Amino acid sequence: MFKFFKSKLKKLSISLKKFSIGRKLKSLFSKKNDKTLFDELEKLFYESDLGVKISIELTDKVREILKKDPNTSADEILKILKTELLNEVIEKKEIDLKKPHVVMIVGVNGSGKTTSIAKVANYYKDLGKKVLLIAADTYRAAAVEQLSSWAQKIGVDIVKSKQGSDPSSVVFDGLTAAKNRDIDIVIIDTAGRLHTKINLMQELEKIKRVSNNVIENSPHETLLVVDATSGQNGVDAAKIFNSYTPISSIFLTKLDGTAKGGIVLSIQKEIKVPIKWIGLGETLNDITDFDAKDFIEDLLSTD
Ligand SMILES: Nc1nc2c(ncn2[C@@H]2O[C@H](COP(=O)(O)OP(=O)(O)OP(=O)(O)O)[C@@H](O)[C@H]2O)c(=O)[nH]1
Ligand SMILES: [Mg+2]
Repeated sequence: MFKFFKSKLKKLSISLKKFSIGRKLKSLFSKKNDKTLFDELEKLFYESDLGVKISIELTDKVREILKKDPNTSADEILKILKTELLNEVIEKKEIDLKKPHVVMIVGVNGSGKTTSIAKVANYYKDLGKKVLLIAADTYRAAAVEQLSSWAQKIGVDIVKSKQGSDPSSVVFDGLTAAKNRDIDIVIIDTAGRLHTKINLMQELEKIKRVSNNVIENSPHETLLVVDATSGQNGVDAAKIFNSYTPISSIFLTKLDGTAKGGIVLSIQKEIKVPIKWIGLGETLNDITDFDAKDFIEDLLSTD
């Protein structure tokens, strides 16, 4: 694992422990006979952004454990809850990289797509891969500039077009170039779109068709970028994106902006798609891959 991954994980771990579901659960247990225990537990889970479904499931689990043995300790309960949560995790699939391997990035406005592309491009570049970016966000003038400046900073190729041109045609040009230039990884930036705008969602389908025409079975991955601070809205948007354009995995950004962390698990539960990457800041190195076991340990830690 990269050194920068390790240091980022430490940062994430500290932030999750600060919110500390584990510690709060323990303190609720010190007044175990209180009739409000289960309500308060459910509230605690919900406030950790675990979502309604998981919050209810975990509370029911605690109820069941205490019914069987009212003397079960908080530590034992936490251990069982960690196993429960681990069962909720959707496993990442190991993906064989095709050549070129095409990744399309989608998501709502401002979720962090372009920044995350830079991070992923930099990651692959560090692995010695030849990377090409396609600037298929042709809506905002600044979008192409933003991606170009990242490409220059990282030292990777970019294919772009004029503002207002058809995003599918840029994708066509970009993928054709990728084949000619012996590229390993292609990452397609797309414009932010509201999941409720049907015509914009259909545009993604068109981009995919064009991609598949140039390189068979591409895009090989469709990465949905979700802002961790967007809570339930982010989860709702994810569901709709997934219905238009099947999502392979999620890049969850801005986890540095929320101390709660539960969204990582609730979003997987809701859309049955694994989390692949986590964004923890605005710089190239603010990226880590997602390790479910460590994450859940930290989320329920009592430290
Ligand atoms: N704190 C923090 N900020 C982030 C992270 N990822 C992106 N950002 C910031 O979020 C803002 C939006 O990022 P962009 O990458 O431009 O988002 P986008 O989804 O491409 O936006 P549109 O193309 O306008 O839809 C920028 O200020 C980024 O620096 C992250 O992991 N943590
Ligand atoms: Mg963008």
